[in-house]
Formats: sequence, C-alpha cells, structure tokens
Amino acid sequence: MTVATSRRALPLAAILLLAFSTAFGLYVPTAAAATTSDPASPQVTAYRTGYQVTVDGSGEEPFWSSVPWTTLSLSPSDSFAGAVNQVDVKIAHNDSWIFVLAKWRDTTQSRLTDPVVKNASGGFIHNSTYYYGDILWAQWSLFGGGSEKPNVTAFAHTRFAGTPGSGKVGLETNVWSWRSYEDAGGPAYPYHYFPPPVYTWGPKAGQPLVFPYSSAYDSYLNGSAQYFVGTGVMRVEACAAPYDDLDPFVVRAMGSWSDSYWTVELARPFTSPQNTSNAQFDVQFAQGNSYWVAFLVADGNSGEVYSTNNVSPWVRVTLSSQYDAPEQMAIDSSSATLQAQYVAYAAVAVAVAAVGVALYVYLRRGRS
Ligand SMILES: [Ca+2]
Repeated sequence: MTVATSRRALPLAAILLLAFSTAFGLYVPTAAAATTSDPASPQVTAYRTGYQVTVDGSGEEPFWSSVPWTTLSLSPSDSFAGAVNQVDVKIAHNDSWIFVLAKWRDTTQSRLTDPVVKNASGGFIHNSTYYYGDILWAQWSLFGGGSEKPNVTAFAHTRFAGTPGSGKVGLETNVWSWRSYEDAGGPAYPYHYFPPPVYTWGPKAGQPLVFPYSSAYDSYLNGSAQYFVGTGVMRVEACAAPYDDLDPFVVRAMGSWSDSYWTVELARPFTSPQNTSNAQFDVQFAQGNSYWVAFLVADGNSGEVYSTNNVSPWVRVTLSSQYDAPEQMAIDSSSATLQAQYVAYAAVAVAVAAVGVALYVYLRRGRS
C-alpha cells in the first residue's frame, strides 16, 4: 500500500509542478525588465509611441517606463580608459523623431573641462582639480545608408588624421556628441565652451554661435577625421564641413546627474531639415528599418577624453512599426497594474484547472 502510494505520488508531484510552472509562465509582467540579448551582438527595438520626449535629461516621460533597458558592456579604447564599464539604453520613436535614453554610473559629475594635455606616459593629465567634461557619443553607421554593420570597432577621434584613433579604414559614421559642459545644464550653454561665441572660421565666420536649444554636436566621422557639421568652430582641433547651408543643431540633448549616475536624453528628427546639406552627413531613419549604433562614454574626471573612452559593441536598432509603448500604459499606470492582475488571475485559473484535470486522471487510474 505504501509502495503503491509513493509510486503514484511521484508522477502526481511532477504533474502539479508542470501545471504551476505552465501557469506562472503565462504571467507576463507589464513592467519593463532588462533585456537579455547577446552581449556581443546586442539588439534593441526602438519602441513606437505616440509621445514626444521633452529633452531634459530626466527620462520621466511615463512611456519610458514601459520600454525595457538594454545593458551594453563597454570596452576600454586604450590602456588609459576603463572608468565606465557599462551603459544602459532605451530607444523609442514616434514616427518622426527618434529618442535615446542612456544611463551610466559615474561617481563624479564634471560640467567643466580643462585644456586637454597629454602626460609623459601617453594618457591625459588629470587629477582632482584638473579634468575634462563627461561625454556620451552615439555613433551611427552610415554604411549602406545605415543598414550595414561596420567591420571595425567604433572609435572616437576628434583631431586630424594621424592622431590616435584616426586612420582606421572602414568606418563612416554620424556621431551625436553630447558633452556635459555644453548642454543646457552646463556652464558653456548657450555658447561654445571656449569664447568667443562666434563662428571662428568657415562660411559663417564672425556670426554669433548660440545654441538655440540644448544640443549635442552633430558630426560626420570617417577614417581620416571627424567633421563637425556646420559649426566651423573647432579651429585646429578638427575639421568643419564647409557648407553654409548646414544646420549644426539637429540633435537635441540634455543630461542630468544625480546619485552617481548620468541620465542623458537624445532626440533627432527622422530626416535632415529641408534646404540643408545635412543629409549627406546624417543618418536618415525610416520606420521598420534597422540601423547600427555604438555608444562611447568618457569620464573626464578619470582623464578620459578624445580617443580615450569606453566603447560598446555595435548595436542593431530596429524601428518598430507597432505601438509597443501604448498610450494607455503611459497615461494611466493603474490600468497597467490592473492588466497585470487580470493576466495573473487567468494564470491562476489555468493552474487550478490543470490541477483538477491531473487529480481527476490520477484518481481514475487509482480506481482501475
Ligand atoms: Ca565624471
């Protein structure tokens, strides 16, 4: 009798376990969870929403909470980097703008930058009072109109050919360069950091250079140099694309720092503004298409600047055509909670039914 019972108890326990695990597998939490994509070849869905982001670095738009974070591991570009080892990103779009939210740990907020000077070992001079601004780059591939993955690691170089990082063949990118000292929270805003606040050379020389809104620098980078699109202010540091019909302020951006984390929002219209030459330097987005982007982060307090920084793998970004960040969830979090509860109730009902069937089968077998 005891033997017969234990023989039946084992399959029953297995059935119960299966029923419960199946039931709880049906429970789909609506809160955003971190994604678990392959760290070496991460993929991110740019969620579609009906909303417009206010570019203030807060990331507090309700729809952001329904978009999952993707954690990207960062690799140091050289032996002087390594201060930041990961960045979390979310990407969304509303059919006409693409939005990026990035967050990373940096225990030191730097909104200032000293002149960049190398030390004898080849790194950049830095100590507790001499350091550089914190930086985030979103580097979009322009290969195949942006659809092809570059075959070289993303990299930063902001100076002429021949300086570290430049000369790598096979890279053609549109870089959105957010710099902590130049957005609307930084001391350089609304002018370029180093006075005078005018275009110093190029077709707009002498004209006022005032940021119309919080922005990231728009630039075009290939194996030879980084070209700042339209500003003409970089003088000896790098090249400026020499067109007088370029709009330098197409990338809106702002960061905020609190509790040892930077949070940065970036936003750009899908396409370049009409009647400008920007399109030949800027990635052009379309719904349903995929693009390749890499993120580079620098902690200026640790001497990370220019080509010394921390680089993510190339990330495949697909602009979803579905409304995956639904307005209802964004507006009313209580309805989202309710929705989760309904799913949970349904899961429990399925579990109870499964247990009932299992018991029924078990008892019938026991009788026969
Ligand atoms: Ca810092």
